[in-house]
Amino acid sequence: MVDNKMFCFQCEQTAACTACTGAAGVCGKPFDVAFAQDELTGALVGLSRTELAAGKRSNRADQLIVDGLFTCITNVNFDKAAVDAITAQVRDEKNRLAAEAGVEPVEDLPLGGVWSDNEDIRSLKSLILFGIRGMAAYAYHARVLGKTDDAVDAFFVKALAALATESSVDVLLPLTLEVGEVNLKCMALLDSANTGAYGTPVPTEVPLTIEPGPFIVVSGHDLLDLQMILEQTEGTGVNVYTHGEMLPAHGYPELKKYPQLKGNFGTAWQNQQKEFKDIPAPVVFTTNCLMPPRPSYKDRVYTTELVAFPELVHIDEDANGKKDFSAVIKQAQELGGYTEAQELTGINGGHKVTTGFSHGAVLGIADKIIDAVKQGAIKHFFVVGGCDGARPGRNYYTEFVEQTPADSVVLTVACGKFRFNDLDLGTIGGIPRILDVGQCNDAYGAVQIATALAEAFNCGVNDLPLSFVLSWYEQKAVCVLLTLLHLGIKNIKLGPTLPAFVSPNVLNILVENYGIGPIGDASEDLAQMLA
Ligand code: SF4
Ligand code: SF3
Repeated sequence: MVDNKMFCFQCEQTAACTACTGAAGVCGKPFDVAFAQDELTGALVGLSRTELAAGKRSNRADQLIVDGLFTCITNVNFDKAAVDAITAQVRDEKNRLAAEAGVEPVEDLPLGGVWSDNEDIRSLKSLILFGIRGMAAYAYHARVLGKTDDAVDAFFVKALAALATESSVDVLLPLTLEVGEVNLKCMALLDSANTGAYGTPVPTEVPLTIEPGPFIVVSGHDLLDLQMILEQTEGTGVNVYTHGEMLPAHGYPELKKYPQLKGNFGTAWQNQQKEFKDIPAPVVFTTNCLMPPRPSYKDRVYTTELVAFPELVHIDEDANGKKDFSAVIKQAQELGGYTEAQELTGINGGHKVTTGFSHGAVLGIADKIIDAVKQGAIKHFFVVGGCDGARPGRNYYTEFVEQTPADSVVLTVACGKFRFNDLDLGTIGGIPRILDVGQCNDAYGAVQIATALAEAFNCGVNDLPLSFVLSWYEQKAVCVLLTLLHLGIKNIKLGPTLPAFVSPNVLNILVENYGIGPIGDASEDLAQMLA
């Protein structure tokens, strides 16, 4: 590794399917931000090791670890100053904790050592680090709603410390699966935070048409931010549209009650530079996936939470955790929105999508589903979930879903669904053939549904007529995948490419133990799953 060149291979679009090593990553992350993120990660390791040496943690450190890990997820933070500010706070807290406990603060870890380690050790450490980065995003969203889990926070410390202290496959391999185990707890925590605050999602039809008049587009995963925007837009004449992973918000009773929450704007995250180009409205990014905004709409993009991009307005919370979105609302009113309704469509030409088939909603009609299986009306379930991205091979997921037989049901989570969620695949006995379970963290819900089906049929999940077809892009997909492996789910198809950070030996372990394999041809894969 050359000193003045970045090294990052944490996402699916990494350069040449190997690593981003130039002046900037494919995602637009400049090398100095990549360095700053490596430094922040090294500081988190130093803090974690100091906590272990001190024999105690602090709430401040727990929060900084979650913030620091989440900040390094792809398409979250492009602002070196913002990353450096967290690093400084991490070091301060490390020194404070060390002084309080009367121990020496442990040095930060230079991350370059991890990236240049033997490829199997590097691979396992990458799976652990990227997995906990993804998990931290879920812990963050739960935390802002007042929910934490000590086991989750303690695990971040253990896993971060292990990046410096462990170097054997025998230790790192089980730790990798433990990321999946703890992430299940973390997704359950977020599920209870979201449903506790906003109710159990209910099936909801979401229009893709944009009504005349001023509006705001809200992107990302954070429901609390959306709630604040909905509260503050009440009575202002400003409508609100979801974008990307915010789509499932429409299913939550305490969010859908706002009449100005009108529909969903646009398609998948990677189309934002095209779709936001002429938009007469502001856009708020609450999490990934933010792409570097084009000059044509840069003055209309706002960030909040850990999302940051130089020169964009960042909306911070006050001492009470409240955020003031009045500047966004004012700009929406000034821009005025469209004068006539815009009949936008999904990528397949559909005018509406549905969401809200949470585990609560699906288990509510479990009897109907079980009867349909017993009568042979439903013969197979597919979980087609995960991230979207720009790679052409991702058409596979559209082709796959289009070709699923009429007696099958597709459960979906995360933003990859924009490839097919506007398709009208009809219903089976009133049950839609595409069930949108929610955001990527709602993979928890998909697991609950699969487990309930297995219980109803008195078998294991792997014995069900159920196949997993996953797409990955960023690090949340890594922790979700590790959760599925921890649960013993076999024969997952993964694409569009396999992670660059999985070494041939580690891949062999995954293939031998779990039968995981790359996606191939949609119809051939489908035939194999139905055989
Ligand atoms: Fe490259 Fe992905 Fe890292 Fe961005 S996040 S620098 S695209 S590997
Ligand atoms: Fe999507 Fe960016 Fe991963 Fe929550 S929003 S799934 S890619």
